[in-house]
Amino acid sequence: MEPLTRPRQTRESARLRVIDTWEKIKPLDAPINGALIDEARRLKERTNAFVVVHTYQRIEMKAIADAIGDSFALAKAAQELPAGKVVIHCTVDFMAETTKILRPDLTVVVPSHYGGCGLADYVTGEQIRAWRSSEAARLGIPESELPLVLYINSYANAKAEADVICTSSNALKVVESLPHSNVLFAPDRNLYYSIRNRTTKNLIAWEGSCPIHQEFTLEMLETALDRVERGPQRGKIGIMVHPECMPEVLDCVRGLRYVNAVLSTGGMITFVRAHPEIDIWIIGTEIGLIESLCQEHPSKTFLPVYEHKSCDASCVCPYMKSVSIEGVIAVLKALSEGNVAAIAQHGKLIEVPEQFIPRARIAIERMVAVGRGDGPTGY
Ligand code: CIZ
Repeated sequence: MEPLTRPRQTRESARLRVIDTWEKIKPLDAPINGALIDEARRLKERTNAFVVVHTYQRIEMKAIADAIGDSFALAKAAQELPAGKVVIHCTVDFMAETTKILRPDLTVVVPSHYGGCGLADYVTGEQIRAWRSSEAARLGIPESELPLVLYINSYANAKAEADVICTSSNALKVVESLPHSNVLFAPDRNLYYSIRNRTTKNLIAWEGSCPIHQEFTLEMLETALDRVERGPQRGKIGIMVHPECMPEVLDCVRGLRYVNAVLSTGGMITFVRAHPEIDIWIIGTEIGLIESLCQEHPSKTFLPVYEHKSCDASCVCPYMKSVSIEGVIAVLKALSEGNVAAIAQHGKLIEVPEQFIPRARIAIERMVAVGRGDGPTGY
């Protein structure tokens, strides 16, 4: 569990932790191994495991998934999981915690010991309590009149302070669902920026950002566009970036003459399907999503906003990529042998302290009830 009291994280400390974690992951250019995929599937049959995989994961992980999706889809899937399953959560710790909060009856394991999140590290429950108190005093309103919309990229102790959770698929819709005129929004300042002009509410933002998406610069975007415009391939161009990108990148994309959108990963998948006329897509998010799009639409071209050069590139979330098929197999083997110590050796058994579950659960259930806001036209 994340410590409740610690100094505020800075962009630099978040960046350095990302670089440190890159050292620990399996190389991204390791070939896909069909034998490992078969072995994982066989072991899955022999156990009561249910494999959940995030859209940012490696292709080989998606090949063994029982459910694939972004945080919104995975939260919804958690509500419907059959009882008695052991959930192998091929995501990061905060997403696995979300499943455990919704389904404390299930055993949830992340097959990695490095499943952190540089964005979730920006805020704790204790910091939120102090923030709400000082902002309410500044506005001269009771704290009960100042709800908190908390991005799902946060830990359980912070979620227990939230009135409602949001994901990148529905941040605006969740904010608009509240009757209040003043709303706290944490921890992603860029996600706040992406919606702040689309609501009449007074949004008060926390200072946090994703250490991966914050590395995409305007210059990288311009270079990518230039490469495509001057390149040999002719065709219609589209561009999509994630709302965790920096404000100048979001503004630039929204101002382009090309088909464009600022979307969650699930929203990007839907947006590409809704625009069959586009031949070349430029995309600003983690490379795993781009790999999935290449697989689904082999006749189209998908280019990352950045130059992709394996693990030293800024397009890789090392926390997500710390999960490997070898790690999943090790956990499944331990599970099939009933060896709890070996499960804990190869993965992290997710525990959420009892005191956080009731409020965090209500906040997540409200988010799911609001629904997605990123249909085929973006938002
Ligand atoms: O919502 C998620 O799963 C994240 C972290 C990004 C996205 O847009 O899918």
